Amino acid sequence: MAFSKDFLWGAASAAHQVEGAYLEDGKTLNIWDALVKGHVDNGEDAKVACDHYHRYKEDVALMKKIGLKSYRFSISWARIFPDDSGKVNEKGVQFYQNLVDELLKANIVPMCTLYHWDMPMWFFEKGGWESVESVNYFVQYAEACVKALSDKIEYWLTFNEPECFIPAGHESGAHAPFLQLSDERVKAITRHVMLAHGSAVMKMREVAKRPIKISTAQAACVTSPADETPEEIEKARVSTFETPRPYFCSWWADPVYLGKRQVGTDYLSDEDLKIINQPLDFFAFNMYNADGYGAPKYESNPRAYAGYPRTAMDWHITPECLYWGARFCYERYGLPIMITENGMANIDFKMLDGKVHDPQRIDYVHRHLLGLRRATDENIPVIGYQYWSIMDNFEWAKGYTPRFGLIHVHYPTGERTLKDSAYDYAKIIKTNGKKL
Ligand code: IFM
Repeated sequence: MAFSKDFLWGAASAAHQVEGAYLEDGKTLNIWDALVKGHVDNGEDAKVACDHYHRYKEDVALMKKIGLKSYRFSISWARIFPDDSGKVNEKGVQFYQNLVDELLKANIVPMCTLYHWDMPMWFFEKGGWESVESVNYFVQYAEACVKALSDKIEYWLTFNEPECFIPAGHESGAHAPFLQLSDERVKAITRHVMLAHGSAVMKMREVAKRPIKISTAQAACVTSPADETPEEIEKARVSTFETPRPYFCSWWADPVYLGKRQVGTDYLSDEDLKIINQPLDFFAFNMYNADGYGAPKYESNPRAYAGYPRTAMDWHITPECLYWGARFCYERYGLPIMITENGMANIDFKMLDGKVHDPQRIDYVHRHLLGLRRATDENIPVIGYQYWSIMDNFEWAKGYTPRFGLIHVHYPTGERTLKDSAYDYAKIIKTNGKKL
C-alpha cells in the first residue's frame, strides 16, 4: 500500500506564533502578549511575528506553490472574544473567514485548532483553567467558531498539546502564564481542560452547519523498541502507555478516547469521564521524536550514542517514531491517524546564491515519512501529515532563534523565501509520497 489518494499533505502554524497584529481589529492581549517580559530569549515577543495577519494572501499563494493539500492553523481566542461580555468580535471572525476563503480558492483544506496556548488575558484574570468556569467559556468560544466557520471547515481540533501547555504553563513555569503551582492545582487544571474538551465536542456537533470531523492534537510521545523482537515491542508498548508518567500519551488519550482513568488520573470521577469521552473522528498527534520533548536522556533512546544526530532544538532524531506512534496508537485507540505536527528546527539562513539550503530538513522529512509509509504498508489508516511549520515563527520561550519552517522568514522585513525543503516537499506531494 502507499499513501491514500486523498492523503492530506499539509503544514501547520498557530495564531500567536505567526499572526502578529496583536492589538488590531479589536483583539485584546493574551497571556503570551501580556506576561512575556523576562521569559523569552533575547526579550523577543510576538507583536509582529510573521505578520501573517496582513500577509495571509501571500502566504496562501506560497502554500499553493508548494502544492499543499491542507493547512492547519489556530484561531486566536482574544480576537473572537476580546472580553468576557460574550459578544463576538465580528472583525476577528472576518479575518478567519477571509483566510479560509483564500485557502479554499487555492484548493487547500483548512484544518482549525481552537486552542493553541494563547489564552485571552481576561480569561486568565478570571482564574484561567484553574476556574471551573473555564469549561463554559471554552464551550462558548468553540460554539462561536463552529457557527461562523463550519460551513467551510470540516476538520477541527479542540486543544493543541495539553501534555505541554498544562505542565509548561502551570508546573515548570517555562511557558505562559509562567506559574509553578502545586500538584493539586495542576490536577484541577487538567480536569477542567479535559472537561472543556468533551463539553466543547458536544456543542460543536450540535451547532455545526454540516457534519464535521473532530479530534485533539496531542503530543503523543512514544517509546520505540530497541529491536523488533516481540519482547522488545511489548516493552516499548508498555512504556508508551502503561508506565505511570504524567503528560504521556495515555494520560490524555485514555480518558478522552476510551473513557478510562489512566494511572495518576484518579481525580476524574465517573461523571467526568462520561463528559470527557466523546466520540472523535480521528486520532491526531504531534510527534518530533520517540522520546518526548527536551534533550532526551541516553537511557530513553536505546539507539543513542555520543554525538547522536540532533536538531537545533537539541532533540534527538529518531525517524522510526512515526511508524511506532501510528502503529501503537492505532492498535490502542482504533481510529484513523493524522500527524498534526512533525518537523525540525535547523540553523537556516539565506545563502550567497539567495537560496536557503536545508538538506538536514529534507533528510528529516524523508526519513520520518518512510516510517509513516511503513505504517500505511501495514494497513494502518493514516489520513494526513502536517509538517511543522509552514514558516519560521515565534518558538515560544525560545523566540525566533529556532527555525522550523518550510518557508524562511526574514523578520526585519517579513520577506519570505521558500527553502530547498519546500521544493522537495512539493515533489513528495506531487508523487503522493512514492519517491522518498
Ligand atoms: O512550536 C511548537 C508548537 O507550537 C507546538 N508543538 C511543538 C512546536 C515546536 O516546539
